[in-house]
Amino acid sequence: MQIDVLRQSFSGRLYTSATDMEPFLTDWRKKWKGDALAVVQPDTTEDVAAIVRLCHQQGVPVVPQGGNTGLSGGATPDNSKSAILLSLARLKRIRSIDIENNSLVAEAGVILEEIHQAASKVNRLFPLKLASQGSCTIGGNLATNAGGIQVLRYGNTRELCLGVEVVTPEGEIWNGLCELRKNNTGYSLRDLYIGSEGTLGIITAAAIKLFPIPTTTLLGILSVPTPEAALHLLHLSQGNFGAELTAFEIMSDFSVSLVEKNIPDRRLPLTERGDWYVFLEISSLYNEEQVRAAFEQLLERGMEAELIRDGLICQNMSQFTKMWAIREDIAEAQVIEGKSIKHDISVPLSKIAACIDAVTQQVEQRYPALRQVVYGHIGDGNLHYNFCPAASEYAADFMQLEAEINRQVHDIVDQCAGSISAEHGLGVLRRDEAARYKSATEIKLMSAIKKALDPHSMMNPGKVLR
Ligand code: FAD
Ligand code: 2HG
Ligand code: ZN
Repeated sequence: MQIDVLRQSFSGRLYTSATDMEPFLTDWRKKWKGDALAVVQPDTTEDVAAIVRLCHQQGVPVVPQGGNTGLSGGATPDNSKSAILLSLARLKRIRSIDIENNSLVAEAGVILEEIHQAASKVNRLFPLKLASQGSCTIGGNLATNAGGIQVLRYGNTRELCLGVEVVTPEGEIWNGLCELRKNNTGYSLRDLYIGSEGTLGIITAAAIKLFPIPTTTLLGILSVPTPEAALHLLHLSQGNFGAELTAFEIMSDFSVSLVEKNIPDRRLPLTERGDWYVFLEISSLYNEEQVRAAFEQLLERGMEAELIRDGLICQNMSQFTKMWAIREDIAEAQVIEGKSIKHDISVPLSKIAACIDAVTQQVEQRYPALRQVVYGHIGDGNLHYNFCPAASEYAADFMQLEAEINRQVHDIVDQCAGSISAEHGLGVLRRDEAARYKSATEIKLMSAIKKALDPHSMMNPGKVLR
């Protein structure tokens, strides 16, 4: 492709030097490194369409990228230097907010945290909450169907989306920015693009749902003896609080200790350490006094039933924010610690304790030098089941175990009728493994969709499907 022709086809930025392109060509974990003909940062949907049309005419693949916080290698091109990396970072407008309809239309490059702020200014909540919210974009959230810590109450990104605007692989613009909550007029194209990881088209804008801001939000930090006890506590909490239970996260003591070791000013405030902790959040339209009293009653019942060993409810917003940071910093603390072998699994809640037992037995017995870093969204049956080497120094050959450990963990997950990617997507990391666990029929249907929408495989080739 002639770079001069590309430059003339749109307004916005274009980078071709290795130094300028470097930040776009490596992922957040620095696990993948690729190359590209150029990095383009268009300013408008029309610009995106013009670039994609040109790439279509010239047979140049396009790799879309938002905040580049993805954990499956989906936003990194391969190293053949044959693709254009299309960064949506400059599509940054919040186009409209309809307060009465509880909806907002944002362009793909708007940072998730900016959406939170825009919603809050009109006294509304956008409840997608991820540790990467200061960098990830709403386009990336939709493309990966991101989850996070409030899926339990509000659903994942798919459930928060009303409509999308998409540039097709031929460079046409589909305005699907419908702001309706009910619309049964044929196939849901919106839902095809959500979670497609840039392999079917480019999401340039989205209409999303807003919610009332709760009057009271309280966070309990609880030490629990086992994951099984955590699950009983989940059911007890749901029985007491119903939809007011907005987050229910678990983390092992070792996960917390990595944060305390690697991130300044982080300390779990419990007097006695346990093996597992639950972060339990209640959000309510009732006043704080009432909610706190009901929360304390729940904790008393939990202690009586020996589901909770120790615990506290955060006293104020400052403690609330500081405590959530412990949970949110686990991924970062792991990166600082060194390399890790990651899993993002989900199983039915009824099988989660057995799944943890089976993986612990199998992996710990075979690889005693590994440490489990287990944490995640247990309320959704979703665990980040990660491993790092026991030695404080990085063990040089540790990552060579990745494929065999993946296989062992994922075989157990499969036997539990679970999923090998609950929220991070397939990208390149899980593409081939997914093909092993999905039926031939499912892969055939997925391939047929890809072929129908992107017949020349120009959109993020090699991701999701081989
Ligand atoms: P990118 O990383 O840029 O891209 C991700 C994928 O989407 C790629 O395949 C890319 O090609 C495609 N894509 C991006 N934008 C578009 C677009 N506009 N149109 C079409 N395709 C596009 N994820 C969770 O689900 N839950 C979590 O709790 C969570 N926590 C995280 C914590 C940390 C510290 C980090 C670093 C990541 C975390 N993630 C989590 C993963 C990541 O933040 C999410 O996947 C996020 O949705 C990615 O958004 P992004 O804008 O960074 O997308
Ligand atoms: C989280 O829940 C993220 O913190 C990251 O999904 C998980 O890094 C991980 O393994
Ligand atoms: Zn997660």
